[in-house]
Amino acid sequence: MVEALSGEKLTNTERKPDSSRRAFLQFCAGMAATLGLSTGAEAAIARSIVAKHRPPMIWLHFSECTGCTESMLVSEHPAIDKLILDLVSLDYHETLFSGAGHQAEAARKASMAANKGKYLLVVEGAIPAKDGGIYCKIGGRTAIEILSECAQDAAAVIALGSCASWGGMPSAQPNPTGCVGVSEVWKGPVVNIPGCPPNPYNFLSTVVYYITYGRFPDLDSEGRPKFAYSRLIHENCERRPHFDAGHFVEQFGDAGHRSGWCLYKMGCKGPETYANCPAVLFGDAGGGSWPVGTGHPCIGCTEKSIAFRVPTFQVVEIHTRVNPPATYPQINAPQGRVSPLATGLAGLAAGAALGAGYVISRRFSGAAKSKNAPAVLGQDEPDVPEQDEPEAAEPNQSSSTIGSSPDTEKSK
Ligand code: FSX
Ligand code: SF4
Ligand code: F3S
Repeated sequence: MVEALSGEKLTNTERKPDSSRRAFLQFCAGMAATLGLSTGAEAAIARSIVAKHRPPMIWLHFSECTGCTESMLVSEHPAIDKLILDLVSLDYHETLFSGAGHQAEAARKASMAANKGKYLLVVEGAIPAKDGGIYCKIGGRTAIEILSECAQDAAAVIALGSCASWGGMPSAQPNPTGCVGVSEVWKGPVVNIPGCPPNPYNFLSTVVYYITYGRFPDLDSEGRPKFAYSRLIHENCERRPHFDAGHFVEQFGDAGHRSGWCLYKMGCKGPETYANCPAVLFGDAGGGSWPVGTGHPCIGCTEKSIAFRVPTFQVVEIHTRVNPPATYPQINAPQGRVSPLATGLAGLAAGAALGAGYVISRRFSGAAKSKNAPAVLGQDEPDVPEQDEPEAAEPNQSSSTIGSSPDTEKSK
C-alpha cells in the first residue's frame, strides 16, 4: 500500500496531515479496516487525503452539550484531533473559532458563497421547532433558519450525535422546546452518526470515505453508516459470557459488579442497541474504555427509540434476534481487559469493520498501560468472596426473555 504513494507527496507538509508518516499510513489503514473496505483501499484513502483539496466544512451547534465536539478533541490519540483539522478546511465552528459575533458569521457566509454546493455541513445538536424555533437563536436567527440556509447549498449534510440525528437528550419528555433532529427540518439526504457522544472514529471514517469516493458509505434504514451500526452491542460485549451463564449484577458495587458480570438487570440496553462501541472503544484509553466496560449499563444512545425515551435502569425486553457470540472467552476475564482470544475471534466473526477499530486504537495509543486507567484494570483475578457471590438469575425473573442459555432471543 505504501509503495503506491510517492515519498515526495507524503513529505509535502502543505498537503499531508500533521503527523508522522507512519501514523498517517496507520490512520489510512485503520480507516479502511474500520470501514470494512477491501485490501488496497488504504492506498486510495491516502492518495485522496494527500492529493485532493480539503473539502470545506461548516459545523453548526444548536441544542446540545457540545460533547460531540469534546469527544473528537479529548481523544488521547496522538493525531486524531490534528487529522480532523487537516482532513478538511474547517471554515466555521462556533466552539473552536477564536472569532465571534459578526466576525464569525461573516466567515461562515464567505465560505458558503465561495464553496456553493461543495462544502460539508455538520450539524451538532437538536433543533428546537416549537413556537417558530425561538428557543435557539444565533445572531438573531433561529436554528431552523440557519440550518435551512446552510443545508441548501451543502454538498452533503451530516447529523453528528443523537441530538442532531433525532432530537436526543433535549427532546426527552416533556420536550418543552419541541426539539427534533435535522431530518425533521431539512428534507434532503442526511447521514446520521448517532451516539451521545458519537464515536469519533465513526465520524472520521465517514468523512474519509466521502473524501475518497465522493459519496457516503451504505446507510441503514435510520440513515446510519452500516459499517458502524449493523451489530448489536450485545453481540460483541466482553460481559456476554456472563449473560449466557446467568451471572448478573444485582446492584452497583456488589460482588458481581466488581467482577465484571453482565449489566442486563441494571437496565443495559446492549441487546437492543446497534453500535460498534465494544470494538472501537473510546478515547484510546485501552481495553474497557466504553460505557459497559467501565461498569455502567449501555443506555442505548445510538437508538432513536431507546436513549432518553426508555428509563436508564429499566430492564428491556429483548425483541431482536440476539445471536450467540462467536466464542466463549473465559467467564472470569477481568473487567476492563479484553482477552486476545476474545478480541481475535470477535474480530473474525464480526469482520474487519469491528475488529480493526480495537486494533487501531491499540496501535495508535499504546494506552493500555495508562496510569489513568480505571483501578479495575489492574485486577488480575476477580475478587468474589463466596458468601457475596450473586445468585445466578432465575429465568423470567426480570424479563420474560432472560435466560442462561444462548437461545435468549425473542424474535419479532
Ligand atoms: Fe447531543 Fe452533542 Fe449528546 Fe452532547 O453536541 S449527542 S447531548 S454528547 O454533545 O449533541
Ligand atoms: Fe453486555 Fe449488556 Fe449484553 Fe450484558 S446485557 S452482555 S452487559 S451488552
Ligand atoms: Fe452509547 Fe451504549 Fe455505546 S450508551 S456509547 S451505545 S455502549
